[in-house]
Amino acid sequence: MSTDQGAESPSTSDILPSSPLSSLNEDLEAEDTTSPAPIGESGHPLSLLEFAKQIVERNPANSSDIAAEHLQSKRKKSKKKKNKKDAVDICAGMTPAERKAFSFYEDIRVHYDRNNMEGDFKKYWFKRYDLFSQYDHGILMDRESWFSVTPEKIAMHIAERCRADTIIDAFCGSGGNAIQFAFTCERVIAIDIDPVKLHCAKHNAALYGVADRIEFILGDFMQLAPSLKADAVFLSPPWGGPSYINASVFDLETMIPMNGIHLYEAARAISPNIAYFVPRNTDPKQLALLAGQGNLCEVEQNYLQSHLKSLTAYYGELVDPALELNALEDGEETEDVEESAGSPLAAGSKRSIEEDEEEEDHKQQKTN
Ligand code: MGP
Ligand code: SAH
Repeated sequence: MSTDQGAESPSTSDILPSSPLSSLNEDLEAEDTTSPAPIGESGHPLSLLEFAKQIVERNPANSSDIAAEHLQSKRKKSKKKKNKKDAVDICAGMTPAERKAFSFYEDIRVHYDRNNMEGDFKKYWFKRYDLFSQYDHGILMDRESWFSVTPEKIAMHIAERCRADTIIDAFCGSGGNAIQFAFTCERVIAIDIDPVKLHCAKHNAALYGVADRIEFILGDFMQLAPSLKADAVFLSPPWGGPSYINASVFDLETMIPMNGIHLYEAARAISPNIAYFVPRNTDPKQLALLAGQGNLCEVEQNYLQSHLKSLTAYYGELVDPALELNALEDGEETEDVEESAGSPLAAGSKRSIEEDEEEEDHKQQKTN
């Protein structure tokens, strides 16, 4: 039996009823490019009106133009300020010692604000609400998590597809997927080899109000796998860092630090119902081959704001039943694919586009 709590994020008050939130207007301060207030003859700053009046008195010919220009630029800037979203610093009310205790776990930074994001890394700061909509409530992520967490809308979609009694999130990281599984599955077993990630994941799950639905295990999935039981397994292993994209085709077999084929086999021994989150440059044929003779594989493209982020391959009962029917009815096409793939696959080559009505910017293009 699956629970149906809906994938909607809880409201602010649901998440942190007594959190010491305080708005710092950090973004506004950093972006404030307004010129300094004009100084009058007395040496005191002038109000805008006084400044405009002085200009009129000194230079009646062009004064109105200058004053109007100044007023206009001032208005433009204040409008820009109003439109900008306030940044919130969860640590604002904390003492320096509390801030340190919150932001670090065993000397590793796990909470970032815009001042800690340097160089190329800064681009991730602007994506923070894509990763966790509740970022401002004190989400914890270590450096690796910033580039490997599954964006929340994609994680929600995958969780919707993977409704099960018990699901294993074999590489839970800071909890991007595990939190969303907790909304759609009865029980989540979240594993990670890194204690820093587990610390973040537990904290983040508590922020989303789902910590009690997740069992966190510190360990190596490959070693734990033979002793695990579940109805579905979700795999989102490390892909060897952001440089994965430099290969024209990402090869699961040479995936670092583990062989992606062996990983699939370890998961397959637990359950045939697998969702495999892989780089967008993975060859769909390699994913289809994993299904084995006579079995279907569905490869889905995960878009966020029209940008292809990743692929998710579904196996077993996680394959969309409509696609399964199509494949059965369309024997001729299946044969063609069997030949072209050079292997007895039941996976077809048809493509269909499915729009998620609730998430307009979250399109899935599927290959069955
Ligand atoms: P990306 O290509 O590094 O980022 O990862 P992006 O934002 O598409 O980069 P851009 O410069 O093209 O804009 C895309 C998505 O893949 C990320 O949002 C993560 O969800 C996921 N991802 C990236 N990496 C490096 C990993 C990884 O190592 N493991 C897992 N499981 N997911 C990853
Ligand atoms: N899906 C996660 C991100 C996963 S990134 C999210 O949305 O937050 C991959 C994770 O795999 C990293 O956190 C890394 O610590 C973990 N990992 C690496 N090797 C592992 C292993 N052998 N067993 C379990 N976890 C491992």
